[in-house]
Amino acid sequence: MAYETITLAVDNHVALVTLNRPDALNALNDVLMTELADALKGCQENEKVRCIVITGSEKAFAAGADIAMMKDKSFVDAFAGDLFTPETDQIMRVRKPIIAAVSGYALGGGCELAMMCDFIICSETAKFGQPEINLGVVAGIGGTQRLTRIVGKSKAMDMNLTGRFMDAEEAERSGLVSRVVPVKKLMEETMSAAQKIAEKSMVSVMVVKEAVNRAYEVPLREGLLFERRVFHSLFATEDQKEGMSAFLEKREAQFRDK
Ligand code: DAK
Repeated sequence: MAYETITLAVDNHVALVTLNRPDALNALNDVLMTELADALKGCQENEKVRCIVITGSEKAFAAGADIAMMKDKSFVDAFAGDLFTPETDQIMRVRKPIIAAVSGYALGGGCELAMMCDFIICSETAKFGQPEINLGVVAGIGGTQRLTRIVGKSKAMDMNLTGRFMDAEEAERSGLVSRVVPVKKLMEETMSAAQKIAEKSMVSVMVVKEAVNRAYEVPLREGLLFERRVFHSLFATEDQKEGMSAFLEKREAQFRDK
């Protein structure tokens, strides 16, 4: 599939997906979401890809769902059309790690897309927000749910009720992002993190993703049991033998995803 609103490049086991609707600050429309879901599905199926990075431009990761596309929708259009649900379901089905590299605006659906990724690295210019309230609606793909689990009730209420933006420093303090870096270093730092992940055993990497995500879904006791069982099961892999032998032999591990 040739893409109009994103670009996709795979290099050294890392796929870089760049949102590319500069005239609309990467606002998420049907085409962009379809292309993004297709690209991520392809990355999941492509054995060469071991980690995925989603980014936008320096000015905007994504300024939200496309308001022009939504403006004239009726309730039935929104409900029966089930806007973005197949695409976001597809994003959530990706088992490989996805890092969001955010500069500038990540608003509404843009902030929600970043939160669908496994972690966020942002530049000092990043601004996160759920300003849907200013449009007479509310967040629709995680802004009241994921954001609340990540930053807590008070900040999630504040952002969703006032529509104010959170800057990079506050986002790091609140746990929304894992690192803040200078804008010129954003891609270097993110690609280097992706590269580090790509060098690990894919089996362990996918287990980490499943286990951390499970922490959001189940009670602590169940989550701890899940973690213990997947820990046990990794002793069935060659990569566990290789990782531990390499440490004791003072050499780099050569993982084979087996
Ligand atoms: N949609 C469409 N166009 C957008 C846009 C958006 N979200 N954001 C920006 N643009 C366009 C502007 O209209 C402008 O286009 P032209 O006038 O040049 O043709 C161009 O991008 C540049 O924007 P500005 O001229 O406004 O640039 P500024 O630097 O002055 O301001 C800004 C940047 C990001 C502060 C401002 O553009 C802004 O406030 N944008 C809107 C932010 C926003 O309200 N985002 C939330 C959108 S609602 C759901 C799924 C998803 C959603 C809901 C439900 N279901 C599955 C149920 C999500 C909803 C949303 O995200």
